[in-house]
Amino acid sequence: MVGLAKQEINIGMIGYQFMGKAHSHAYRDIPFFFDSEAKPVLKALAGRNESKVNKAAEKMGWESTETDWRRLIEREDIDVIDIVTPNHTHAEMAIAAAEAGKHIITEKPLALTLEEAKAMYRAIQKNKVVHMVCHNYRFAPAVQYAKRLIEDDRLGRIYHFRADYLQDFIMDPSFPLVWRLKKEVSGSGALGDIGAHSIDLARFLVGEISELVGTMETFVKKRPLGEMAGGLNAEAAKDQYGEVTVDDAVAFLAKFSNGALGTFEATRFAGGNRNKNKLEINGEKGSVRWDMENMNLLDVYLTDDEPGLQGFRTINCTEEEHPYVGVYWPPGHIIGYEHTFIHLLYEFLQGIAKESQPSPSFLDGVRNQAVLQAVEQSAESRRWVKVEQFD
Ligand code: SOE
Repeated sequence: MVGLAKQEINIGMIGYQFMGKAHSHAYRDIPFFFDSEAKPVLKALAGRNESKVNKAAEKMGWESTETDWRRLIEREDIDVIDIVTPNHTHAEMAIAAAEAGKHIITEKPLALTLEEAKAMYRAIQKNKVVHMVCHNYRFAPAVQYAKRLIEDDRLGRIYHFRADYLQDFIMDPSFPLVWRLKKEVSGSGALGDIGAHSIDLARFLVGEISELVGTMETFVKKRPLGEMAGGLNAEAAKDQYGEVTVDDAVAFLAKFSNGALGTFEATRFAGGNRNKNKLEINGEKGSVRWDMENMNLLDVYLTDDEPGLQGFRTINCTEEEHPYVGVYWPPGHIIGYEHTFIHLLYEFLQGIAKESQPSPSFLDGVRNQAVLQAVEQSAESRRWVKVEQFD
């Protein structure tokens, strides 16, 4: 007898650029590698420009297209709304989707502001739908294994969390004023776009942040107008300029509720670092280090190693003991950035099929947004700021 019929889950995705590509690829790969309870169907892709969205749908394998995202919300043949459009669209779309009883996944950060994030959370609480925010990096097998080491008390009491997320794609002053550089569209700059990832990793691995002090800087204050052109590339208009209204770089110190100390840096002006999302955790019994640009590797130091053998060892997290990675290839056959989206969306679909709520959820998104807001308040007031906590 052929296997049990899988539960088909019909996806409606709003947007189709960089993250649209990552999510579409992930949906198509999930049934290929995972024995999941659910079979994602790429039902409909929504985008304002009819010819562009039709071209994207054709290339990525979507069954139909809409030029108004509200049609996805209305369609009875859509179970999930996947939001991969810029940050200022997340709240309106997610609230409408929740009120229509659709399950929701949205790209990070959850919203433009903490107020919007809270409204989104209230909407999903009222409408009992499954919800996630796409902090994909916690799904790297090496990060999942670091979490397991911490949960198994292999590092003991945690003293330090240290994260720096370093990029350099906008260092050229001729890089145009794209949506990520406009406060009314993005909410913040490096802070919310990449600092939010470090905050999620801190919350996932160490715990909640209780207070912080931070500073922010915008190095290039005016840029030529222009738009994104796939990935992190962009096309600049000629001799029309606009003001950059977000941070190019941010740094903050943090205290965790469990007594650990945190240091965070996020910048788009660290020349030579393309997507260097790094962390280090130091505990009483050991330390771990991880660098997204070498995402399969986890450096581990354990104080109970015998004298003479003490030091960081580098583990290639592609063994069967390491989370997720065994569904792909034999040990040593490494995986990449796109696999973090496969793992996250697999958990999302499993949550829907099993009627359970996976993480990171909208509550994680709200808690993340509270840290983002506190950093901005601290940079403004030049004082320590307590982070609003949520049950
Ligand atoms: C640009 O900074 C960006 O694409 C972020 O928006 C993503 O969240 C990050 O994963 C890679 O860099």
